[in-house]
Amino acid sequence: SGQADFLVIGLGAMGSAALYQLAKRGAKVIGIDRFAPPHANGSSHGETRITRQAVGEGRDYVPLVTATHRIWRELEAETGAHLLNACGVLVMAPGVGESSHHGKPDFVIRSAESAGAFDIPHEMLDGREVSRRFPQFLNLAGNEKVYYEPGGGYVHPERCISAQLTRAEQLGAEIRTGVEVHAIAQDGAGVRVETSAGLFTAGQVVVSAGGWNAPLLGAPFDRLLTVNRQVLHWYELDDTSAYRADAPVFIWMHGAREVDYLYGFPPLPGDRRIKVATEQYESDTTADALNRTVDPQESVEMYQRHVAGRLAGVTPRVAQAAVCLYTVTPDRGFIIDRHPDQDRVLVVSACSGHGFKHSAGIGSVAAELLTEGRSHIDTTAFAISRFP
Ligand code: PYC
Repeated sequence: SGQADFLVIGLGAMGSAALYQLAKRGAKVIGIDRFAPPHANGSSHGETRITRQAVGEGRDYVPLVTATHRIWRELEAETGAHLLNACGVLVMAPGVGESSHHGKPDFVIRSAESAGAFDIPHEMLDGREVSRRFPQFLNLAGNEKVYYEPGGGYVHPERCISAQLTRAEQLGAEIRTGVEVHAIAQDGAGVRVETSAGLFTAGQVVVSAGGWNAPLLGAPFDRLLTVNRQVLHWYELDDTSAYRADAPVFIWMHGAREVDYLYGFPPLPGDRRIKVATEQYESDTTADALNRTVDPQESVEMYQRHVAGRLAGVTPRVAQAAVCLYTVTPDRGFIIDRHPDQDRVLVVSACSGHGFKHSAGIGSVAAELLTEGRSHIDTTAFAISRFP
């Protein structure tokens, strides 16, 4: 049990950020999680996450990622942890036809427009130029449409979460792990949260439980949120010579259908594995029912459909595989809003599989909303009321 000004439920990407930002503002805050974060049961694990500042999903996201990059650099200075590797990011689409990604058509063009609107350094390339500059990509047709952002790259999600939790504790936050939430109820005095470790009370609550949000919050979240199982694959490299120091992360739409796509990362320094994944939205599950075991055949199919013949030095030998969950809204955007029936409850996920790059900024938005009633970043685009 416990009592605080603010309680944060779920300490993954968004929750660890909210906890840190609330503690930084001097608030009395408790964070709880059903596991011991950073952990591999939700949406915030797997060594690396793409970051890019010209967000093709929409311009409303750009202030979030800009704030997030600033916070990663602050945290790096405070903790000595290396969080953000700005190795560059490529977004590649076929030269002809539609290239939709994360539910948004013309993703390469939209990324470029976003970059133009916010003065984000970038270049537009074609496949021929990509082959010349980045020899890890094989068999490009030459006419691909490509957005290149040299300041993008990847973050280390587990390290980002640990750094924020460590700093939050240093600033006075209390962290309680292994605590499962049973019920959240607002009354005249605040919010009562019944858990496996007793009753917690707080003036306001942040719910950042990702895949567990719908079962925790009920309507309308159970109607709006879908949990999709995703698989991350690491393949052994037998030759790393094509992956130079400036080898970028990539989002590669290699065919006409939205499923004809993979994204991936260069090998980590000193490593001889490459991490890649695709995404699926066809089959739903729940956070509790999620099959967290990867069948080896899944990695065989991933290799055959997306990897073979596209990346230099990659073998079909699977070094590792992991399951991660996406909590997806009907328009594949975010929810950052107060609960429609409980205005002391702020919901800061689902993030539909593209949230980590915005997470530290979302934490600062949450802290501002809770402590000041408004945030300096406009969150209108993430309101629940946009859904019928
Ligand atoms: O946000 O860039 C991204 C991304 C790609 C695949 C999953 N998320």
